[in-house]
Amino acid sequence: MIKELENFKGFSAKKLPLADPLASGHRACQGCGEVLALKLAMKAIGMNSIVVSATGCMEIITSTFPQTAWNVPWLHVAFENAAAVASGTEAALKVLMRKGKIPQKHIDIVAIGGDGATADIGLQSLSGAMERGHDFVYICLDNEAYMNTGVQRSSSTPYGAMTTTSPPGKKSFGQATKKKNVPAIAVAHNIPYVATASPAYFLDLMNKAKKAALVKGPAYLHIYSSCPTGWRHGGDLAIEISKLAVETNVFPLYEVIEGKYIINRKITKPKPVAEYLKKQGRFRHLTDDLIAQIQRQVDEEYDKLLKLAGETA
Ligand SMILES: Cc1ncc(C[n+]2csc(CCOP(=O)(O)OP(=O)(O)O)c2C)c(N)n1
Ligand code: SF4
Repeated sequence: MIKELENFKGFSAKKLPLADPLASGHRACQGCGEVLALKLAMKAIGMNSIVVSATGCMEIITSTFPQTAWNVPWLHVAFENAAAVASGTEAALKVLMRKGKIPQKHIDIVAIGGDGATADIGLQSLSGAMERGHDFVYICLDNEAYMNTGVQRSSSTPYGAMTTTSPPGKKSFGQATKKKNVPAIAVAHNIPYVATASPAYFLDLMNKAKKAALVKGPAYLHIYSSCPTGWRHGGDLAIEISKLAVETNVFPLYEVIEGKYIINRKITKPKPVAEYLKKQGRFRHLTDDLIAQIQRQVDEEYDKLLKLAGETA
């Protein structure tokens, strides 16, 4: 067990922190699941933090000059270098404290990026920062596309989904590749803490964000981030769809602490994946055959996860 987590006490619904590092009054689309997830994660991590944000929805909607929704120090950086800038920030704070230029205290460094920034453009800087062992939290807000620039595919977009660059038609059924498993890539770096989270399970999400911040060294949190605009669902459905993703095993909730897999919400009787797919316009074109194929893929991935956690169905 990691020393910092030995006496960890989780949040309770009745006792949530009052302070919000990310305030209300931002410009996200109505019903955005991603900004809710980020708000919850930051509430858990707290005010004693510095945020480094890659370009993307959450940067655009929170920082439209001359306004900002951030109540903590915040840096906007490019797609490719959020983790590198977070590394530099951590190293600089260490030196300033060692030289007595600022008081000695722990400050949480949080890097955030969308799935485009994380799985594609910033993957090398994330890998480098994890390999060097910087003490920071990386949060991937996975809305499964490049939403801020108009819903292009990413390597994290699921098989079959419609985006502007994976359009279904006579010769295409939508996204033709399987979703890249970035949490597994983070685990392969032998970092102390990796976890997946969803805004539908808000205490689970907040506890994981807090644990990620407490752990010394790199921590990676992959958050399912439902997006009514790109996924083409009603603005009132973000939580319902986020829940369905977990209940169908499309997005399982787990932690990997020092390499040990723990499934936090084991789904013994999963709902059919079709229930999740049929609520979203981006999967509207799928045939029954494709839906059956996606069901098989989901079952296979969940079986792999069960094995990694040493569990049976
Ligand atoms: C190097 C570079 N290429 C392209 C852009 C344009 N751009 C701005 S936001 C964005 C999409 C970001 O996608 P993602 O990281 O998945 O975050 P999301 O907006 O979906 O939250 C793109 C392509 C950019 N800012 N920098
Ligand atoms: S495009 Fe999607 S992720 Fe971006 S602010 Fe709107 S709902 Fe949220």
